[in-house]
Amino acid sequence: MAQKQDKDTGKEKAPEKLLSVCDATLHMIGKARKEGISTAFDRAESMKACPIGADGSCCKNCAMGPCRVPATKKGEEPDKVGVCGATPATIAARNFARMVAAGSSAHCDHARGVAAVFLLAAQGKIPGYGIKDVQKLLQLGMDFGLDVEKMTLQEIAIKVGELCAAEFGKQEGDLVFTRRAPLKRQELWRKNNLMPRGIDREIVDLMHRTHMGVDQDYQNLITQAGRVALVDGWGGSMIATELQDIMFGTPVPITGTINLGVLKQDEVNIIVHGHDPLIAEMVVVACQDPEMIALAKAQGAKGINLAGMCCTANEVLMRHGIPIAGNFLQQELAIITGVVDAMVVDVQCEMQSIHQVAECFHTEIITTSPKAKIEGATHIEFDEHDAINSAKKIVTAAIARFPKRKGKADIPRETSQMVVGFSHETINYLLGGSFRASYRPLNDNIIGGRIRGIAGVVGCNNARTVHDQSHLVLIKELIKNDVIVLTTGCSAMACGKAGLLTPEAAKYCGSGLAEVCEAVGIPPVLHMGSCVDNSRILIAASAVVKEGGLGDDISDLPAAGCAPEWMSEKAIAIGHYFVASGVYTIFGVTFPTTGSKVVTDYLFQELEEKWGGMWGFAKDPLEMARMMIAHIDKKRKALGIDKARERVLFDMAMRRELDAV
Ligand code: NFS
Repeated sequence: MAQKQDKDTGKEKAPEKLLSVCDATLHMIGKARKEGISTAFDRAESMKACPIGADGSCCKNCAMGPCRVPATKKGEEPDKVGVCGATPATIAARNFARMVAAGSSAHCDHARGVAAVFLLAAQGKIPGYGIKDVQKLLQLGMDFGLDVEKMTLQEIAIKVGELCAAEFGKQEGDLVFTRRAPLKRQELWRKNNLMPRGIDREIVDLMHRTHMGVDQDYQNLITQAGRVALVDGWGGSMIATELQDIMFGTPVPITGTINLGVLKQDEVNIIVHGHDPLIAEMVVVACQDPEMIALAKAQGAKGINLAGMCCTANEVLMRHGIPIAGNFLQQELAIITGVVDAMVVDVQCEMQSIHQVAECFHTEIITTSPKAKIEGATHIEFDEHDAINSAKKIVTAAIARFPKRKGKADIPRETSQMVVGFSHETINYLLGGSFRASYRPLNDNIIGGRIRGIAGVVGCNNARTVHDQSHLVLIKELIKNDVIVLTTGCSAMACGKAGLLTPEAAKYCGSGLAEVCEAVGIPPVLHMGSCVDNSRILIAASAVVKEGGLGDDISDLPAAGCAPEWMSEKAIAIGHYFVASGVYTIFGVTFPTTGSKVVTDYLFQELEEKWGGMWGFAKDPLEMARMMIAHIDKKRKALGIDKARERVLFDMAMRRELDAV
């Protein structure tokens, strides 16, 4: 019998259809409820978020607190201060800054691991990993100022590995990849104390400042948070993306399948979940090993079916076409199908509850990173020196679970097809052609008005808002208004499930964007990868500026960003590096500084004057779209290209009139 009441609050549970717009998800929530299995969807209902914490008005940075300084009247700056005298502005800014530090640390530590493996691979010390994209290796060598013509490939790779690793502990000098930004942006960073130095240095600096009794100037705190965010976007995330591309291949367009329907009843199902492709890449190889396949068959399975979850999924989808089982809020649901034999997790966005859910089934949760263990789960530590054998151990454990399946399997039927793998290099090539890769056609289409602007829509799912809905409503509204969308992370997966990552999605577009998509043969929503691959968007934006005709800084572009269903600290770090790179960036759900009007006004209004980019917040996806489009139009006007678009629209109206005659 389905439990209709919440066991903690006694209140009636919300009808399933209000929780997600994804049918496979609704189906599985129904099953979970029928079987009394707790999921994030129900827990979010039974435990309301703390409004004081959500607004950034709670300081727990010392043992005189926690001090709570909420506003007494809505929209006014609270008049309370903490025991030490910390103002609501200092408290909100400090909390926000620490979120940026934590989020950046996650991306940067991921990158540190990638750099370490890259260096070992370059030194020939670890079998299984190698160099796939020589062109990109040479590019990085040049970025680091190496005389690549006089060096062997191995020498370049070793030096690049060492120099990337050195970016973390660097004490002096700017982060090297900041030179990829437009010159005007670099000058602005220098002028505003934003130019990032070593990765670890900036993060430690911020943790120091936010300790009790140190930096108590909210603007100064937001600036250092900006510098930390930039070590993420133009440092850690960019290093991770670039080195992963060199080792595993830069993505090119490839078709893929998504949603829980990719799981198979008669095969061993393994899900790789998390963010780090170092492990998943090897699991991909192990699953294709004839010895492993034979082992699976010996257990009565037809084969081994590997699928991905969260950003690890994006990584292996883009490079190998491995199907995706789902995005963040589907991780528990995948297990509830009853056919997942092992869920292999690396780092980040892994709910602890997957272990609790797995206990109701035969599923083995396998942790692989010494940094991310789950109590009660099986830990098979991944050893990069013997990567393929580590991966085989994992696959063998999964196969051993296959005969232990219990209960009736219930796999939702839903799957969708998609085209993914739009790295910056690919977009460049697709638009410009093989002889003259270039962003020129994109710039010309923006200048000419067929494309109104560019939007980056990225980020998570959040159990406090309808799963996938805001992503889809927002993105459909943007493309309807001729705004081309670049997407990553769980947002990209929401799009994939809804069929927006296919050229046929041109049917949702305004006439200008539809025309461009049809001419080039691309979807109106371009899947650029995982969350660390948001660095690809920074590179693409810089390339558009360099191509000419759209101003001389990222902040001049008719562009905006959004994470409508964000939940992680990583998302805040990403948002802040886009803002510090000159992009107007809107977040949904809640905003973590709204307890202080002073800080919120600073982030939402005053920053634009200083940084060229600023934050925004809206709950309603149509309102988000309106804000983004208004910003895009403001930038078009400043560039003097607003008239071109009016002409395009006029032409269309005229054409329609002619058609009617
Ligand atoms: Ni990004 Fe990817 Fe998804 Fe959010 Fe988590 S998986 S790194 S943080 S939830 S998009």
